[in-house]
Amino acid sequence: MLTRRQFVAGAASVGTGAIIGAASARPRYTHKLGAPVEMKAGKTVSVRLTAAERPMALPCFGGRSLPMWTFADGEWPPLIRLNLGDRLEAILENRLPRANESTSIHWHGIRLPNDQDGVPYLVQPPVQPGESFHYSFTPPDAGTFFFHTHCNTVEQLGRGLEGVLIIDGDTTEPYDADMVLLLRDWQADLETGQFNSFYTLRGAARAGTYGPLRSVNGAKNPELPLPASGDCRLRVINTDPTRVMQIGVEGTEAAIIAIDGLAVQPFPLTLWSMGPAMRIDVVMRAPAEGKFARLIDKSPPDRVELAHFVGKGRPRRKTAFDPTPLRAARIPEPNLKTAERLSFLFQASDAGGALSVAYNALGAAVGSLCLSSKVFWTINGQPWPDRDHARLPPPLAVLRRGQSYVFSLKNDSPFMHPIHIHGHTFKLLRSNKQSRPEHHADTLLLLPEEQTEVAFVADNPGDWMFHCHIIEHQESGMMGYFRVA
Ligand SMILES: [Cu+2]
Repeated sequence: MLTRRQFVAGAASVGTGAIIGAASARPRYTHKLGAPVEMKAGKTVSVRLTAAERPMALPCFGGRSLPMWTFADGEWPPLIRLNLGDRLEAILENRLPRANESTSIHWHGIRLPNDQDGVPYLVQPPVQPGESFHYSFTPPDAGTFFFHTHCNTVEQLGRGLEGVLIIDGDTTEPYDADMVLLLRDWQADLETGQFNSFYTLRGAARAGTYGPLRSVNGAKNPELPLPASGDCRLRVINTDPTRVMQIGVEGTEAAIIAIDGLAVQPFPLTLWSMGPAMRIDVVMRAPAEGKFARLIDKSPPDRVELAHFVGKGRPRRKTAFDPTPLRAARIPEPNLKTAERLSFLFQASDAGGALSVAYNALGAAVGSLCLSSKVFWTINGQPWPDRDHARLPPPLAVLRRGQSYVFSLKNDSPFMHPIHIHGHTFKLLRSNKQSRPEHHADTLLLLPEEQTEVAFVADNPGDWMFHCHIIEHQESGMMGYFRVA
């Protein structure tokens, strides 16, 4: 692990003009994180989210209208914006067009009371068609979050049932722009105007099924105007059900200022691996008037341009790039001396391992094999018993409220798994494969065969999901929960 101190000590002291082309030299930023803001009671924000089928022609659908499932008329993705301290009152109404298509909302990354967490059966009854559910909570952290359903997620999220949740109050100085960039694919067939199958056996047993249609805010490689030479905040959110991206910016300087919504000491964005549900907040120096910069995904084998930015208007800043940091988050600090240690092993089940090998050897011919089990993944040898949540297994662990824990997370498989914790946020301690600055995360990407240690205080009572956010993995077994009592 590289601490901030080591990082600064190792950084060459050079002007930003010398950085370009010097792979080993990194810019040195001078501003320190702002003091955390005291939360004061704010206003109440009321929203109504009606889950329904709404045929929409997003720009990336090339003129086709697809039978999307969304939360709001004429708007995708919906955006809920609060100030830190505000209370959210959200009525979810289920008007989905299929009998028994129950739903719920999980507020991803929000450290909220357990009964607001949106996991059916575990913490609330599933919301059946014609029914509604009232969510009410005050988010404790400012930053970039999102929400999505937690029922039949592979299809409901696949069709678009999601939204962005921004909690303001983390800035120390205003940025020159503040933009959401929601990245995801669509399992769309533009010939027929229908969605493809959201769940495939091959995808579930391997790296997941990638959608053929990439998008940023529903558009293919959109052109996004920004104030020329301004320091612009980009809230990059990967809500894809499957795809792991390697995000970078070309043509200008950029720094990561928050991970999974929570402030980090700014550090240069070179490439950052983003699995499903992961977020980064970036400050980017916008290009000069009429010039371009690019948001790219450099995952092998392709370099894909996701969006491009063009500078507009008079130049906003002339000084060297030295990004303004956010205010520090208020996450309880785990006590590593007294922490209890627990190990979690993420593995293929016997059926999943066999199927993955069979796909390697036989390719598509596997589809004709008779499968005795559709459980492909386990946590500590224990699979989630069904694709819905109705049959609850015992918890993976029972944690003592207020106690610090170190979790050892080991990926014993050749595929990546973004592991998501509900109701808490991890502090990353170390990894045997990746070197990253100190940060918190609610969704941590485990590379193949990676072993990571994370710590947190189990301060939020209740039953909390702990699962892979590649939804086909989640829905074929890689899901469990722990109890804080
Ligand atoms: Cu996974």
